[in-house]
This record gives sequence, C-alpha cells and structure tokens, in this order.
Amino acid sequence: TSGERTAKAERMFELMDGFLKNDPLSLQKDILNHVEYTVARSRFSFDDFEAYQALSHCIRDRLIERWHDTQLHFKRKDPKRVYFLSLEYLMGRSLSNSIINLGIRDQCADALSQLGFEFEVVAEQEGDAALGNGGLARLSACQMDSLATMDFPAWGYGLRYQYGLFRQVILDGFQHEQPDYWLNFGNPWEIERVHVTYPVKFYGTVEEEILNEEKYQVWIPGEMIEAVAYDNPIPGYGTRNTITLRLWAAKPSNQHDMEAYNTGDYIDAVVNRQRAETISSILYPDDRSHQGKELRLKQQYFFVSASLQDIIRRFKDVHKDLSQFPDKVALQLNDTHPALAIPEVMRVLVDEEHLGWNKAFDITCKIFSFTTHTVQAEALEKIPVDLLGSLLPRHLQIIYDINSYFMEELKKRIGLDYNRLSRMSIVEEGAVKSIRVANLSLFCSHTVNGVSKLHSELLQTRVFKDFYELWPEKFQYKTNGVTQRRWIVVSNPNLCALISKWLGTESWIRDIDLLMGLREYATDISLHQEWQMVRRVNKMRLAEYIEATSGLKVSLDAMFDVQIKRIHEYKRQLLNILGIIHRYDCIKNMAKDDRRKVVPRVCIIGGKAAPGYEMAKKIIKLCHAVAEKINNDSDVGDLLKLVFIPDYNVSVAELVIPGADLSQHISTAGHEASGTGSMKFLMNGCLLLATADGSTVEIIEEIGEDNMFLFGAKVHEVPTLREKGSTIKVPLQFARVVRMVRDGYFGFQDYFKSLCDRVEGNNDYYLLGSDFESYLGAQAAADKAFTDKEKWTRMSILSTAGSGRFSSDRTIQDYAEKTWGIEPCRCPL
Ligand code: BZD
Repeated sequence: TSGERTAKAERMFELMDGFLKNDPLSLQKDILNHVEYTVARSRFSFDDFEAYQALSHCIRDRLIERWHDTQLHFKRKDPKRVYFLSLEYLMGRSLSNSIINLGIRDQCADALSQLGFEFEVVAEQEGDAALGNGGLARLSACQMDSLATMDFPAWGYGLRYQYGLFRQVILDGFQHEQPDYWLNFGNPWEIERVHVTYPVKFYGTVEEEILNEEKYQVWIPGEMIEAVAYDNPIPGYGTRNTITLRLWAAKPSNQHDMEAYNTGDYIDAVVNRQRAETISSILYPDDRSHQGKELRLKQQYFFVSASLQDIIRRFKDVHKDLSQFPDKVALQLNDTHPALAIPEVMRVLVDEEHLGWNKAFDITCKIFSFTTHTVQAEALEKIPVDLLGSLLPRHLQIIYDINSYFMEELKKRIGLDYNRLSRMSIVEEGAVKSIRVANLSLFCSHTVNGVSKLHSELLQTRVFKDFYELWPEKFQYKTNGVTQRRWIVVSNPNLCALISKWLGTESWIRDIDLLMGLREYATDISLHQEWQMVRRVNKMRLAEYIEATSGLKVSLDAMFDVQIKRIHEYKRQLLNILGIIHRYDCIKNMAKDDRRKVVPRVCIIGGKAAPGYEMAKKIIKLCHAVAEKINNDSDVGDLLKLVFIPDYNVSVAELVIPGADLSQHISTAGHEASGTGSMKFLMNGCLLLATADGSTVEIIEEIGEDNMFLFGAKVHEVPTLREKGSTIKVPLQFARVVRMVRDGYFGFQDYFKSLCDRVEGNNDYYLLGSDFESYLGAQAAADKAFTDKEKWTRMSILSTAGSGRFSSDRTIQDYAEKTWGIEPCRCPL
C-alpha cells in the first residue's frame, strides 16, 4: 500500500542520515571518504589531482540528490517538456560551476584549505569536456545552465564522443592536431546507466506487409547497435532543480553474439563487435563544410534514434494516446544536425504505431522547432541520396513522401513556377542527388529561429527567402545569450563581488536586468578605483599565463587586445594580423622621440583551425611568424607584443576574457550569424572593437556606438563592394603590409603567397582591403580612449551594465514562451 511505501521511504531516508550536509566539516569528512574509498588513495597522502577527484565525487553526490528529486518532481507534475537535440556541447570544466550553482563555494574552499589544499589549484586539475567545435556547442552549454536555473522541465540529448575536439599543439608556428582522449582520467560528472539502452538499426531493406487489409512498410535492418545512456546532471543556480544532459555511447548489440556462435569465428566476431563503438568515438572537427561522410550520418541517426526512443518511452509511461504528444513534448533541433529526427518520428508513428500518414505528419509538424546558426547558403547540410538510401532506406522513402506532399502544397500556392519549386524542393537534383536538410527542417517545423536580429533578416531576405514569403509566421529570432554564472561568477569572482557590492545584492546572478543599476555609478570615482583594481588583478593572472605558456613577459600597463575564436577567413584574424604589421611598421619608421606617444599593446590571438582548412592554418602560421619578428625587435620593446595562445578552449577563455581591455569581433558584415564571445567580453567590462555584424548590432542598441569602436562596411554595402572588386581603391598602407608578407619580411615567402593572393584584387571576398582604413581608424580611436583612464573605465562599466540582454536566461525565456510553450516546474526545497 502507499502507506507502507511512505514508511519504507522514511526509514531509508533515516538510515541515510538525511541529505548530505554542506558545512566545511561535513565536506571535509566526505572528501576524505572519497579519497579513501573512491579514489583509493591513502587519506595521509593525496595530491592536488586526487583532491580534485575526491571533491568532485562529493559534489557529484550532492548533485545526484537534487537530480533525483527534480526528476521525481517532473514525473509527478507531468508538465510539457522540451527536449534539446544537439550533436555538440562545449561544457568545459564542471567542478567550479557546480559548486557555484549549489551555492557552496566558500564552504568547499574552507574544507579544502583545512585539509591543506587551495581551491583554485584543485579546480585547475580538471580537464575540459570539449564535445563540440565552437559557438554553437558553447551556446548549447549556456542554454542548459539557463534551463536548469529557470526551472524548466528540459532534457538535453547528445553524443558521448570518446575523443573530443582535438588539442592544438604548435610546432614551429604550425598547428598540429592531437587526439583529445578526455575520458582517460575518469569522468566523475557522468552516471553510466547500464540499463538505459536502446537498439539502433542501420542498413537493410524495406518490405511491404499487409495487416488487417492495410499496407505497411517494414524496415528489415542489416545492423543493430546498442546505445547506452550517460547522464550528466546540470544544476541550476538558486534552485534545487537539476536537469539531465543525456549523452549516448555506442556499444555492440548482443544480437551479434548469436551470429558469432553460429559461424564459429569467435575472434573475428569480437573484432567486428568492437567496430560498433566507432560510431560515438570521435567528434567531427570541421565547423564549415559537410563532407557527406557515412560515419557522420551514422552518428546523427544513432543519436536521434536513441533519443526518440527514450522520449517516446517516457511519454508512454504516462499517456496512451500519441495524439497528445504535441501537448507534452517540444523537440528543439539545434541546427540541421539532428534533422533525421523528423523522418524518424514519422517512421515510428506510421510504421510502428500505425497512425495514418496525415495524422502522423500533423503531429510531427507540431512538435519540431528548428534553429539555424549559419548565414551561408553553401554551408547548409546536404545528404547524398545514395548514402541515405543505403544506410536508412525507410527514411529516404519517408523523406520522398514528405517532399511529394510538400510539392503538391507548394503548387497550390505558387502554381507551376518550376524554378522556384526546384529551389525549394527537399530533394536536389544535381550531379549528386541530395537531400537538403534545411528545407526538410523548415517545412516540417512549426518555427524556425535565427540567432540574432540581423541573422533573421538575412534568412528572410536571402537564405530562406522563398520560404519566408510563403510562411512568414514560422520565422522568429532569439538573440543568443551566455550564462552570467559561468562567464562572470565562476570566471571573474572579483568582478562578481564588486558588482554585488555596488548593487547591494547578488540577485543579478538570476535576474540579469539588475546589472543596469550599475549605470548610476558609471562616473563614481570610488567605483572607478575598485573597477580598475579588479581589472588589473585579472590582467596579472593573464600575464602569468602568457609567460607560462609562451615565455613572453608582457607589461600590465599595455592595452590587452584580444581576438579568440575559431580561425575562419570570414572572422578576419588576417585583418587583425595585417593591422599589427602596420602598427609595427609605424613604430619602426618613427623618430625615437615620437615612440613615447605610442600606446603600448599586447595583441593576443587564439583559436583552432579545422584540420583540413588550409587558409586558416596559414593564418596561424603567419601570426607566429609576425610574433617572432616583433617580439624580438628591441626597437619595439614593450610598445608592441604579439602572443598566440595555443589550444584555445572554454577554460582558457575563462582566464583570458576577464583580463582583456579590448576585444575584436571583426567579421565581414553579414557573415557572423550572431557571435557570443563578444557577449562574454561585454559582461566582463572589456571594450569591443567590432563590425556591425551579428549580435554586435544589438549590442550597439544597448550600450550605444560611443561606448565601442565600430568600423567597416555595413551589410547592405557589402554586395556593391564585392561587385566593384579590384576597382576599389585600397589604401596604400594595406598594399604595403601585404607586400611585406609577400616579400618574405616574415619568412616563409612561398607558403604565404596564397594567403596574400586571397586578399588582393578581385579575390578579396571578405573585403580586408576596403575595410582596412576604417579598421585602423577604430584602432586609433581605441588608443586614444585608452590614454584617458576615466573615460575608458566609464565605457567599461557601461559595457557590463548594458550586457543584460545578452544573458542566455533571456534567450531561454523567449524560447519557452514563444517557441516551445513550456512553463517552469520548480522542485520544492
Ligand atoms: O553558432 C556559430 C555561428 O558561427 C555563430 O555566429 C553563432 O554565434 C553560434 C551560436 O549560434 N556556428 C557554429 O559554431 N557552428 C558550428 O560549430 C558547426 C559545427 C558543425 C557543423 C557545422 C557548424
């Protein structure tokens, strides 16, 4: 009876001694217990890493308590849930973040210090979880933090890659990639769910079957692989809610075993089994091109199929009738990567649940929403039909069926405009017949979101113009955001304390709009002093890191000028480097006396190039070649330094961003869908030097042009400039710096030739030449502002004060209301 069950539960809770306690003494006991029994080291001798392991297990225990309660609460309340489907998550480190969100940072620091350890040192033992490439993947991580903090009933689904994003090693200035076998040292943040497994099918054939006089398609698969769940609890801040990020790993299915016994070829059978695991073994490191590789497609379907089985099972635990599915479930596609979920839902509803096609399609279109993260039409994913037909024959049929229906609907709207029909078709009839995944996602989702206002306009007027004209109501946008928990509270504790002190509350950590309150003190001299002090300490920390990684000593009085992000031609790291060459050239040609007027700079660049992206790799090499020259030139001294920070990742960002005075976001207008790095710098009071691209347009709306250094062609000017091509007059300085590279001033003349070709005449697609003068102007304005300490500090305070709109809390609130239709479901304390 239920009375007996309650009594039993109470008795067990008593035996457990209630919930774990968070006072420093209890924490010490728990840490020592984990040292002894989990890490299996002696409590008399353990090092920083073992202390990290033990503390992590203490925190994990506490997360699990809250996580259980949250899941139980969701189950009882049965609210509509959102399922966030993403192939990539860049979580970074978990320890500090979890401790902050649990609200026990001081207690943990105390406990450690009484055991003879230092919190910061222990936290630094942790490696990054880097299951993603760049902005898209870090955005997923920020959004998970907001979903948990804001009590939304949400699940994240993804893949548990054994190898995360490669480690970047620089040898002689060249990038080399090393595998990131991140699970080597164990991962305390995941919980293996050996019993949560689903079979995922591949290959085979489709046969027709007749059941009760109805025809059904039956997929007879040729291969079966098992998906095992690994749960990563995601704690919210200031709430008990702790949600799940469920990542799937591939393991061989037991079905294979039967064959092995039959054939008697034991060794081969086992080796074959092993191969199954390759599906989740490696993250694709390319964030631009889609190569139509079978393994990638397998990853996508593997992840989608396991997630949907899990989601449908959870739904069916409580509900019988699948027509209620849209009332209880929202499925969010993070870019087109999980779009196979669309034909998969159709397959389950039609082939397995035996719903009629129309009914199934109606349900499907009500549950999916889709967010795109790109601007370039060329970057849109395509799946070769042959590949899809062999790997997922039934899904190909379903996509064809959807497309026929789509074409019929279209003809009703636009008649026989064949050009337009073929542009909009889900199937592309080209040299390689392919599926246009974006078109599939657009047609079958109720909502498509852009990631900034400008991006959304470009989607409507260029990339998805045809669709927008017919279904304008589907188009929304949600400007990206980042979580202030990680990007201020965890990574910049001094600034965090300062903000709380001046606002007289810590509430801004959950309610970011309160940051605006800082505007009131933007000219207050005592805030200025404290603000400058915090910034200086952060610069010191960064300078130490630079010295440790590159041996270079940098002056704290110099302006720290940072550009960190993936290396791409459109992001124009090359423009930055050419600007640095120009600065160097100017210093060299100056009279000694004039050099005193130069504002000293430390230019910091960091980022990874996709392994097959030749131009990006050349840009990294050029940066090193130029640094070599400048940093060893005694004429220049502290006036100019150039540092490349190797192996840029989330935890490097946490260190670099708080120490930056100026940061660069200088993509050619119209190419950066949003950009989220800028938001992190903004929150930390770093001034921006930027083009009017992506989210910068909205940052201008918040802080005003006066508080940043804006330059470059505007979006609407770009097409004309491109048409003009080589007839544009590029400034002499530009020709000169390119010439220096061409002539071998920095060595490697042959190697850099193609890079120089890329930015001259008609080839200058990203408009480095035509933007150069205005870029130098913005740089000069930054120099001038930097010499006026008061002005700079005011701009810095106003940047932080104006960053509220760029919290992922706001993004998620918007999604919840306008796209997913979900409400908070807060677990009682
Ligand atoms: O997504 C990025 C955009 O370039 C940024 O402008 C934007 O701010 C962020 C978040 O919306 N896109 C990516 O990061 N894309 C990828 O990483 C990616 C990965 C695999 C395949 C294709 C693209």
